[in-house]
Order: sequence, then structure tokens, then C-alpha cells
Amino acid sequence: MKDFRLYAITGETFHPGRGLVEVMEEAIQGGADIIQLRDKTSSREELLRKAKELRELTRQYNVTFIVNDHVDIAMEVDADGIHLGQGDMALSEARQIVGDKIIGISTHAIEEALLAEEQGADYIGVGPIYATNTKPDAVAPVSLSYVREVASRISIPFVAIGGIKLSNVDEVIIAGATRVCAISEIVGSSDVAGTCRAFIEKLEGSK
Ligand code: 3NM
Repeated sequence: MKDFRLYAITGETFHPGRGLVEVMEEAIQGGADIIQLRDKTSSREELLRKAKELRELTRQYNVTFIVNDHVDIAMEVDADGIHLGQGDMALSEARQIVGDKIIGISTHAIEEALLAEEQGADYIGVGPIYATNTKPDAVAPVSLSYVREVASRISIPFVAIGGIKLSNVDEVIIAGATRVCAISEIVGSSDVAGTCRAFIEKLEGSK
């Protein structure tokens, strides 16, 4: 897969009164290089409409587009890939459906990370690093030691997620993350592009 640094996930509850495409376009303009559609409440019809809009946007900017959970919608809009949690469809089953599209897997412990890598995930999520209200069913924070462990033992790309803010991302980077993901800090910002640029600067500065 095309490499990435800043992974932005949709979170419409954080930007009432502002459109989904408008906010995600700002994130892309600020340097986000993966956009994921994550939406646990919309109907299938609504989701499909949003996925089509974001597919068009990400094509315009040549940015990777991932759909969370809904493999069928990812296929229908020709997304670049899907993201699955631990309780979702098995990786092997998903691989049969999506072929060589990107498969990302959420992991919360090194055993899950090693298994995802062995089973052919293209990247893994590593989190939640900090407590977050964005995902009500998130497990307890995994702490920076999990980032260090993944950085030393996993070869596929990994992205740190969960409660990551501009104010704490430095320590995540020091622990070994070269890619980060945020929802509330990015889409809830009054300056979405500026927040993304600030994340990118920190990630670049760490090289
Ligand atoms: N997945 P915020 S944490 C969607 O640990 C998601 O796998 C997580 O939102 C995981 O940046 C999380 O607002 C929520 O904390 C991230």
C-alpha cells in the first residue's frame, strides 16, 4: 500500500453544522493521506451515499480511502480498502472478498498484532493509546509500551490511535510511531487543515 503519515477518520458528531465532505477535504488539504469513513449510526443507504462522496473526494486528491466495517460498501464504491475490528469479519474471509485491496486491523495487544501480520493484514491500528470518548466500547488504554513493542516486533505499517492530540503526540512519536490517527482532534478542530499541518510537522520533525 501507499505509505502514509496522518490517518483521518470521520466523526460527524464533532462538527455539527459543517458538511462531511467539506471537513474531510480540509483534512486532506492539511496533509491527511488516508481518509476512513467510520459511521456506526447511519442507514446503509446513507452510508453508501457518504462513501460515494468521499470516494470522489479522495480520487480528486489521490488520497487513500478506507471504509470501516462495511466490506460490501467498500466494494460497491471501489474504496482502496477496509478496516476491521477484532470482533468483525475474519481477515481470511475479508481477503477472499476484497482481493488485493488494503485490509487494516485494529489491535490492542501484541498477540493480536502478530496474528494480524501473520494473516496478511496490510497495516494495523495500535490503540487506544490514551482514554477516548470517541469509541465508547474501546478497551482500556494500551499505553506507550505497546507502541514500543509493536515498533520493535512488527514489520507491516502500524498507526497509533486513541486520544491522540497535538499536545501528546510527541511522546507517541518518541515511542516509535511514524503514523498517527485522530478523530476528535482533527475533525473537531476549528482549523482542521491547520491541525493536520501541525501533526505532519511533528511527524516530519521526528525523522
Ligand atoms: N479505534 P479519537 S480508538 C476508532 O483503539 C478508534 O482501536 C480505536 O478517536 C482503537 O482520536 C478510536 O477522538 C477512537 O480519540 C479514536
